[in-house]
Amino acid sequence: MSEAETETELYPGQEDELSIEELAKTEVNARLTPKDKLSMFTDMVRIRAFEARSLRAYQQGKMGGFLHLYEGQEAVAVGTVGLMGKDDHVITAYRDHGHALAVGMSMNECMAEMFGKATGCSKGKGGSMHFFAPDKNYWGGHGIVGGQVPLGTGLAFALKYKGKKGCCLTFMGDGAVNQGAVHEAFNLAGLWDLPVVFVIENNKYSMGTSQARSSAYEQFLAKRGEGYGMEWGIVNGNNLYDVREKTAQAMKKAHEESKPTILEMFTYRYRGHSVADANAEKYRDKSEIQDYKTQRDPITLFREILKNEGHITDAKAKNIEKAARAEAEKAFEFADKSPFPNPEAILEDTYWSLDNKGSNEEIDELNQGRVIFEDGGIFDKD
Ligand SMILES: Cc1ncc(C[n+]2csc(CCOP(=O)(O)OP(=O)(O)O)c2C)c(N)n1
Ligand SMILES: [Mg+2]
Repeated sequence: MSEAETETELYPGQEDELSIEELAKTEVNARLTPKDKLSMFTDMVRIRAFEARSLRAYQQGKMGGFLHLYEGQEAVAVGTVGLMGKDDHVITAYRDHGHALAVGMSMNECMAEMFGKATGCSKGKGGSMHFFAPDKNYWGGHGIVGGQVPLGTGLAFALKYKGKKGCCLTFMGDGAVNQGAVHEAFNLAGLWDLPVVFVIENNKYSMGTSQARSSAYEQFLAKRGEGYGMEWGIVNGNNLYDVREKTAQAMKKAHEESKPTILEMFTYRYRGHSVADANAEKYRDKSEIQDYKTQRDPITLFREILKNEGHITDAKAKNIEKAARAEAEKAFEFADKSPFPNPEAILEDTYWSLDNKGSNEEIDELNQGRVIFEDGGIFDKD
């Protein structure tokens, strides 16, 4: 059996439990106004346009380092993040552009970040993998595979500790679920009943390694939650309505019962793992990529849903796409014109700068060997 055939069999979620019409009638989807729906469609289109422009900018030599694109996975970020309330938080891995735009970060600050410019969301010091917006409860952007999962679990712990009715949407890839730290976090989430929604974005590959070659599992990766007493579910990650419905249920469980859930969302990335993986057809058939693009694309699917519901026409959809491309082009120009950070800025926003806050000798003397927090608390390093 060829790998491609095995892969097709491994893709569950092809048969949704509910039809599109039924999903549209669930509470969380039924409450959407036509304006809300168009706004979510627009956000998915904006993410795709941003990614396309980012890739060209990379090829033009405007940025260095890594660039992991999100094209094909848009319904996951837009469908989940759109459900966040005041006390909900989100954290993800290095494939972080979609979540960033979905929480409301601007294309300008995101593009500038990748150019290493001072106007970037992380002041040009993070790059593509480290977008952050604490004011929007967006905690990044993490390069160590699975590294964000204990952090997201910690955010959920803090919410519970402070008695807040929120949760943390904690994203990871299908490859990350094999990391030890992820299982330690799953264990604590299950043990302490933490309000966390773990989302496995299963795009079938970890770099060039297929799920079949990297993971031991019976049927679903999310089923591993059973070992930790956690509820789990599978989601058609290409269908925005399904993403919203299942995420809303899990968030409700977190908010009302302080219980964790693992959701496995089946999705697909059209591009290589990163720009370094330009030949993404080496480990998967061209026909597989084509199949996802033509048969299961999340944007096309949602556009058809909106057409059937009478909220959009082809002409209107084209205008939205055109506007998104223009916005991405403007972001490119903004980033290109922005200044690089001053050399002195290298010591700002570091643990060192926190440790050495004093501006005169007396304070410097006091600070020796200690961390001084913003609220005046002092913590002896020893
Ligand atoms: C601890 C650690 N090991 C290995 C790597 C190298 N690495 C970067 S991405 C990646 C694949 C992860 O795949 P997956 O979790 O499925 O996420 P995806 O890229 O598909 O979104 C690997 C092995 C790393 N960054 N960190
Ligand atoms: Mg993956």
